[in-house]
Amino acid sequence: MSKPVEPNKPLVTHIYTADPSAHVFEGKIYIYPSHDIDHDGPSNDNGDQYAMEDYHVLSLDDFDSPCVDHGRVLHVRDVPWASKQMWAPDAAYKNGTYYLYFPARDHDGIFRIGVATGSSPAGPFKPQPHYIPGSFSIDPAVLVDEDGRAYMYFGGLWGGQLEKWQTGTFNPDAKGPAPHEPALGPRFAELTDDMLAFKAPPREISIVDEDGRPILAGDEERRYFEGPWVHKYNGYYYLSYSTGTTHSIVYAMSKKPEGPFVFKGKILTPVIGWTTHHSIVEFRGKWYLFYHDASLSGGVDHLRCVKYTELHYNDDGTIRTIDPYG
Ligand code: FUB
Repeated sequence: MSKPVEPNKPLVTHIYTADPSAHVFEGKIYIYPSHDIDHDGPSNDNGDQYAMEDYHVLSLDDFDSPCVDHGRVLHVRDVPWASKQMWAPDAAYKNGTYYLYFPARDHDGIFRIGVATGSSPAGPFKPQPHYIPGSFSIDPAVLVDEDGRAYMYFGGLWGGQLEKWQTGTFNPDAKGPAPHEPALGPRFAELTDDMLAFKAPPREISIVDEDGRPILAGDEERRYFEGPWVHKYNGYYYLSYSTGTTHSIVYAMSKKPEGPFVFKGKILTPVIGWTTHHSIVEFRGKWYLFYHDASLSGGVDHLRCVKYTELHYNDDGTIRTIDPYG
């Protein structure tokens, strides 16, 4: 019988996993990670080293139980529009169906976001034949709000191609804003009632400082890079994300799902490896951060492992910074 997973230890060690999106479904914690694989290909700012081909689903009955791997739930060869690089996924539940949202490159090498459906949170999932019309870039995160409306947040710089969509169409030569210009924000779109399409074209989310000034592209300690996650606590929407080049998970708050979000601070200090990616979930009255690092492979950044730790709020609703090795 395997042992319960300890905080700040890999959830599983028989496969490499990353980008954990955790949800409570049917009274258990389900984790939807990327499935990292080893390969001989190049490593570069384009993200070619993240060559994932499929998804597994993990679950925990509770934090005293071992982590269960439910096996492969979707492979890139089963997705007609996708060619490679099954990056950070997320999942959602509505009206009796589970939805797995995932980015991948299409047959032109452009990242798009697809959706697959299933009747169990553990999969398997059947992909839609086409990517979500109007979708682009990476790292979908879906919030089903208390009123039943569902929102997708997405987007990532560099390999995630967000810079290339500033005009609304794909420009392979486009560069990001200059350091003194507002940083690019994640994108936001409400989902249709069937959860398979956007109600309207995605809009950019604005992240501002306490004085309402946009966070600038040169402010790499605070500007958006990739990996958005939105959760609700005490009536506020918390948008958390990776700062990429400075390797932190930070957050901003808003009273509205579409923002603007006011920058607040740091949730997670840098982990072993280049990337950092997380999710936040409430389970039985406590809050947890799921995250990854590259400790299982001795620091090889495309061979990562997902972990969890408890997350604490201060009385004013701000989040206490976590040092996973502290
Ligand atoms: O896992 C591939 C990419 O690395 C993800 O999409 C990013 O968020 C980063 O973790």
